[in-house]
Amino acid sequence: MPCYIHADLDAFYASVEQLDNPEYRGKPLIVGGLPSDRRSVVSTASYEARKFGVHSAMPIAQAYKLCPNGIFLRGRMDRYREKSDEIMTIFGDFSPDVEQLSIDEAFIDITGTEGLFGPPCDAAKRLKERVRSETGLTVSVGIASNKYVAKIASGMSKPDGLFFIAPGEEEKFMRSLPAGKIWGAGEKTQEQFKKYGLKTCEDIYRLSAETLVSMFGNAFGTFIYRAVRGQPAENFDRERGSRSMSAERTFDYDLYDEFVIETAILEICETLFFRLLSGRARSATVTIKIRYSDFSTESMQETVRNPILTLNGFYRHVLELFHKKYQKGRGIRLIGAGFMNLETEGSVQQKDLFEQANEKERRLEETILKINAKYPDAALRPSRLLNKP
Ligand code: TTP
Ligand code: MG
Repeated sequence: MPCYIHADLDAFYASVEQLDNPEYRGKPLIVGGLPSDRRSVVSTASYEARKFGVHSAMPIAQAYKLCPNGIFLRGRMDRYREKSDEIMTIFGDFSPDVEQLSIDEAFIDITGTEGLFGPPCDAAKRLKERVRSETGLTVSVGIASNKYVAKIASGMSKPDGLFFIAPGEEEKFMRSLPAGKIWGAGEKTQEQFKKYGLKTCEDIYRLSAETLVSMFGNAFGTFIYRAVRGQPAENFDRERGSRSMSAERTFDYDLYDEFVIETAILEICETLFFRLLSGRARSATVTIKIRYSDFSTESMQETVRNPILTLNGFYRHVLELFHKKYQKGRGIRLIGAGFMNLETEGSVQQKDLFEQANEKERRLEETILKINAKYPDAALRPSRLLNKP
């Protein structure tokens, strides 16, 4: 039986600030901007600030009205990325298969690790304890036989929780939830739920697949039909053995400048490529994701003829995809990139000519990436990284 942990840090940026500045602990804290920063939005708020109704993506000005005595900070992305790396490294000790979803969140495939860590709940407790003692932060976890249910379970357990959905209980769990808990249903869908009088997952459960398709269209109708049954949705649980790896960044401000955007893409590519090398894996399918300032999100994937063996090659393909998809002039909130259909070393075919030709470049990059991982301040860059596809 497959088993996944979904792990998500609690109030991540705010918790890092409270960790580094003990005087902020136990107080309402808002990261994203100072009260005078007119155009900023809230990145996150400590649980103390959430009591006042402050939440992510809310304008700072509104947060200030709700919580005038709160501590407002602009945030320190480098520090959050540093803590994120520490956490992801711990996750990596529990499974070779970690799918990072965002800066503070990942799926960890712990299928078949009982011999090492004991039953799933014991593994999850150990993971929580290691994160707490080694990074000083709390993480909430959900455990289930598929990623979708694990993700919802971790959200229900917050903060500092652990929620285990036993195999066979997925449907019962989903049917007990309000419709608002369906992950993947944005604001517009929630409005449609209301329009049709669908308040709970049980209300949705009672409708046939055909009815749901007629209400929400083919893709989404099928998706929620499966979601309320706690069945792995295709988007979230790809076939076992067909693995993927991705990373994304949410920005504190909307990005418009192409140079800044491309630099952010390069940073994401570096992180991912290092993880690809560390996992001794390779892939020929590149994915990108762009979220605009209005939160509309687009993604795209492309399979290239040969596996990607160099950071330069990866960056080039990601940039190419990005420029195909990007609607020039629109502000960007989030950028993501990834690999799909990963092959691991055992499954990798005999070295091909292409790989041999790239071997020198690959080794050089491998060395640079390793040095950078060990000494972040060195910030070495391969000199031949192309700026344009
Ligand atoms: P989340 O995991 O969504 O939120 P969180 O960790 O602050 O709180 P919790 O998980 O306990 O509900 O996002 C992780 C970090 O990403 C968050 O600390 C700040 C950043 N972020 C933004 O910058 N903008 C956003 O709109 C969101 C949702 C998150
Ligand atoms: Mg979080």
